[in-house]
Amino acid sequence: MKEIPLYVIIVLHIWSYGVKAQESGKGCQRPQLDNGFVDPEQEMYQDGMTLTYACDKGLKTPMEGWWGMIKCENGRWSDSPLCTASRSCDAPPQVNHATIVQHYQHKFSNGSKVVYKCKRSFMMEGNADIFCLSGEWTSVPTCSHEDLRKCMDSQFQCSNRRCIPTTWRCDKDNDCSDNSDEENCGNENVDP
Ligand SMILES: [Ca+2]
Repeated sequence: MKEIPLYVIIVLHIWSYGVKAQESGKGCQRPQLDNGFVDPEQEMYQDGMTLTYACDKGLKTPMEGWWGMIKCENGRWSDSPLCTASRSCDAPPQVNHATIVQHYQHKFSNGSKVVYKCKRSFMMEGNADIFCLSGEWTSVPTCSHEDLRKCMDSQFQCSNRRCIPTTWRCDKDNDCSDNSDEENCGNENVDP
């Protein structure tokens, strides 16, 4: 088989470039979009036209909104429409009697961390730090009022709200750190 001469290849390139240049100005074809729909829906769009597209439930555009816009410019779309599962998170959940230490944001990227802090005289249960992992926040802590905080049945509640094992009460050790576990112990625990 004979090799194609170089000049033929060059001519072909120039010709195909010419065809492409000719095509521009004719508008854009309807772009391929999986898992979403375009508006207005038509086969061809004129140069300068803006196309709006939206994604199916649970999916988002690269702009993270539920709709995106692309423009037909010289026969080409400004961007490819795309609908993908979002990996970023919305604002973290509100926790009663807690504040978030960071500044408020609408969007948090994958792996972001926020820290909760309970308001004064509220105590935290759970982790203060939560993370955005593939579009979901890890579980949030709760903040309960100190006065409502109860020790377990097998525990003694100190005056400072700490919980200690009941067996540590009246053992002549200050386990509560405010000595309330050693108060009102009766005569047998009072040193002579
Ligand atoms: Ca004690």
